[in-house]
Formats: sequence, C-alpha cells, structure tokens
Amino acid sequence: MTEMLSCGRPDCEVSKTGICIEGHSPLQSCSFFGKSNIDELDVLEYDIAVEDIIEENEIPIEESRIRLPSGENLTIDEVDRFLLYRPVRFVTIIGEFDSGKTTLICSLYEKFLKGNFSGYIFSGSRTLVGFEKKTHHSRVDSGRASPDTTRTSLLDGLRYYHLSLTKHSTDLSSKRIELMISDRAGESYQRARYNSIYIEELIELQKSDYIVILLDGARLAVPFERHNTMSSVRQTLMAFISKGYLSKQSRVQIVTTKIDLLKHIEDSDLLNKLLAEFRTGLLNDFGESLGELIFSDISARDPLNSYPIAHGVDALLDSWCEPTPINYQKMYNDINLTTEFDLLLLRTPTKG
Ligand SMILES: Nc1nc2c(ncn2[C@@H]2O[C@H](COP(=O)(O)OP(=O)(O)OP(=O)(O)O)[C@@H](O)[C@H]2O)c(=O)[nH]1
Ligand SMILES: [Mg+2]
Repeated sequence: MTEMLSCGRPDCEVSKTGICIEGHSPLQSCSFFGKSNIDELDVLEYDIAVEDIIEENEIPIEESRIRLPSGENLTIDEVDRFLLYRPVRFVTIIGEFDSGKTTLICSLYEKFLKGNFSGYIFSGSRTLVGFEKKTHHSRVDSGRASPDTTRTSLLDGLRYYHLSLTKHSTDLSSKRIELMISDRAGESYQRARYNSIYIEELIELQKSDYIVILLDGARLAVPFERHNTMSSVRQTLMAFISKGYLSKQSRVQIVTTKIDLLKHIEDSDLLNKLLAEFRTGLLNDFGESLGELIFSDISARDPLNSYPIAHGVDALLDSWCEPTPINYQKMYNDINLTTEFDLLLLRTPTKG
C-alpha cells in the first residue's frame, strides 16, 4: 500500500508533488513529515504544535530556530548580553516626571532618521521598535494636533535605548560607538530623592559613563515652581554623592530642558540671575567631589518650531561619544608605604 504523504508545514506541498520543501531525501528524514498540516490548527496552536513536533524528535528548540532581536527597548540583562561582544558607552538620563528624558533620547533618533547628526553617521540600533513606538505621537500620522511623548511607565522599570554611531570621517578605520541610553519613569528618581534607600535600586548609576540630570524648563518658566525645581536637582546630586554613587571619576551634566518655553517669559533677567547663582552654588558645593560637572541647555522638541529639533543635543552627543579625560589622580597616601618598591609606586604617574 502506498504511504499517505503529509507534512506538518503549511507551506510544504509534499502531498501534491512528492517533494519535501526542505529537500529531505528520503522524505521520512524530515521532522515534519507525516504530521498533520498545521494550517488546520488555529494560530495559537501553531507554536505548540511546532514545539511538540520538535520535542518528539528530540531536537532542542534553540538549534532549530534563529532568535531575532525584538527591537524593543533593552532590559539590563539584554544589555549585559550585548556587552559580551561589544564595548558600550552608558549614558544615564535622570529627571523628575515630565522633565523631558524620553523626548531628549528620541530627538536623537529623529535627527538620525534625516541623515548625519553632529558629525556622526547612524550605523544601526537594537531598539528601533522602541524608538518608533515612542516617537509615534510626535508624527503627523498619529493624528495629534501637536507633538507629544507618552509617559514612561513605572512598571517598565529600567530600559535602554541603543544607538550605534560612526564618526563621519575619511578615516575608514573609524570605530563604531555603541551608546546605551537609559530611560525610566521620573517617579523612580523622585522616590530616590525623598528616601535614599531607593537609590540602591537605580542600578544604572553604577553602569554610567555619563550622568545627565535634567532641570525642567517648563517648571522654571513658572515663578512659584522655580525654587523646587532647582532644589530637586541639588538634592539629587547630594543624595548620589553622599551614598557614594557619584565620585571624582563621575562625569555629570546638568541640562536645562525645553528652553523654548523660557524664550518669552516676562522675568527672564531674574531667571537668568537665579540660574547663574544655582550653577555657581553647585560648582562650589559639589565640583570638588566630581570628575566633571558641566551645564548645558536644550530644546529637544519645540512644538512651535522656534528651535530646530534636538537643539543643543548635538553638544551632548559629542561629549558622550568623545569624553574629555578626567584629571583624576588616585591617591595611595592612606596606606603606610615603607619599602623602596612601594615608594616607587608613589613616584610613578598614574593615568586618569
Ligand atoms: N516645549 C517643549 N516641550 C517638550 C520638550 N521636550 C519634551 N517636551 C514635552 O514635555 C512632556 C514630557 O516629556 P517626556 O519626554 O515624556 O518626559 P519624561 O521625563 O520622559 O517623563 P516621564 O516618562 O513621565 O518620567 C511631553 O509632553 C513633551 O512633549 C521641549 O524641548 N520643548
Ligand atoms: Mg519618559
């Protein structure tokens, strides 16, 4: 009696042509041969059926499938796996809710969609889906009258956006820079500021090459909110330094966001004076405890277009990609060195 030809793969026509789509000969050597066609099963059963077939034939699932990255924002575990084969620069963006963290990150993506930015060429991203989802509400096809960014959920925890960039240069050996930029809901940072126990949960602080703390321009524009806005940044810095998460090896940037909203305020002279005092105060109080403390202004996405998208973000990107060396000298003086060999160590210059 002739054997009934059937195959579990919906796209295989072995029953009509007698030829296995995967080229197996004899046909019985194909793991799907002789199974009922999974076209007849509903979509949910499809995966279960395939897994059952593979289990029956004792082929581990990992060997028979290629796992493609989802394109969603990366978890810390996924970033760690990425680190196994490429070095990464970590940028940690810190700010209260609505201060503009996600918009700052997405403005970089928007710029690279249009071409080179700040002398860098876009060379790929593991988080294209994450970028697309977050930038959707800034696009005309979202149906919104003005651009917006959806709030980052507290439930998302810590997530990273990835950008792979190459310096625009005639030097073909120019290396790719892998930037991992952290994002999480502003409430987590607010909570850590009120109660330092929560700082331990902010594991991105330990993984940072650059720490960016945002000063919300929208709140600076409102006179009665100014004081609290500036002191929240001061408190954050103080809490991180006192807990040892920031040190003489840390690069910190204080970035005033949404400066388009400060353009036409009535008391701009007063605000500028307050901001200058605030910056001087931070430098006096914390400058010595940090490797670098610098200030800048951005307008990541001005809905009125008085500033171009990612205004001021180019300077940030430059500093993240090509950080200036920190003039940091490790001191050995706290150890009592007596032998000639140890004293030689004291005389040897160390790299920062
Ligand atoms: N005018 C103006 N608005 C901005 C700018 N950047 C961001 N916004 C708006 O500020 C709001 C908050 O921005 P987000 O990027 O979501 O802020 P966030 O810090 O990520 O907030 P959470 O996710 O809640 O922590 C959104 O409505 C943005 O459209 C800017 O440069 N100018
Ligand atoms: Mg956000």
